[in-house]
Amino acid sequence: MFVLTGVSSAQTYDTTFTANLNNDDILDRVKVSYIEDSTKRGADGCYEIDINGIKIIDSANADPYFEAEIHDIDKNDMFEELFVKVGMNDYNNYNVYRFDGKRIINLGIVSSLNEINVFGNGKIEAMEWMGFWYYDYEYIFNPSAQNFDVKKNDLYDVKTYSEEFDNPPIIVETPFVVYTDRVENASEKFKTKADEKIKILKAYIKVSCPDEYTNMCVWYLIENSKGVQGWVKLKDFMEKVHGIPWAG
Ligand SMILES: [Ca+2]
Ligand SMILES: [Ca+2]
Repeated sequence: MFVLTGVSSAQTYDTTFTANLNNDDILDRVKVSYIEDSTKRGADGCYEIDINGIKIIDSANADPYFEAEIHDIDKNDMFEELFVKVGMNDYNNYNVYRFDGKRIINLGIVSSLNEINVFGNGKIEAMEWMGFWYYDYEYIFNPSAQNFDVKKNDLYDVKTYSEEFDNPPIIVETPFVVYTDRVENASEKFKTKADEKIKILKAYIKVSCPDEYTNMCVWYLIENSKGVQGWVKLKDFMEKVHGIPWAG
């Protein structure tokens, strides 16, 4: 992988470099430009991807402060791919493109907390940030559809992002009900007690949350001070405890 910083002057916001993107012994001239929308202020423009004079316009994630990277998604095919990266608060979005010699193909968007890992086996490892913990998941390249399938688990162990910093315990302020199962209308398993120390063990992320931010409906497996476990949605306990190491 190599990286080129895409910011040059106040007006142009472009980067030009050469790379062989289709294994044909001919270096390809790659130019990525951010084009400002003069009718708007801020990051509302688009990218122009120009490879050997063949151009496409893409408005997804358009931001003047981008970086261009070349990664090889699959070492067993003839292509190397262009990733245009925009990072905000350590969370990165990548627009991914392939050049087949005649066309530039938009392969879609890959997102991750921190940097992605591209192993060259068709899989890209990414991380999702959940406010106080993260999980790993994969983008799997689909060569026939020329896009990515996202592979996530339904259930993850909750390891807090900064657990090496010895976070304070999570303490109940206002008692809340914990349920036997992670379904609507599950029966009550126990009710936490004020000043009780609890642990957050697992999260079930395969949820929909029609009226709110999806993460609010994620089910968490909680363990009380007696070692009894049950499920509760984030929105039903997050403001009733203190000590969750929220960040970002
Ligand atoms: Ca080439
Ligand atoms: Ca390849």
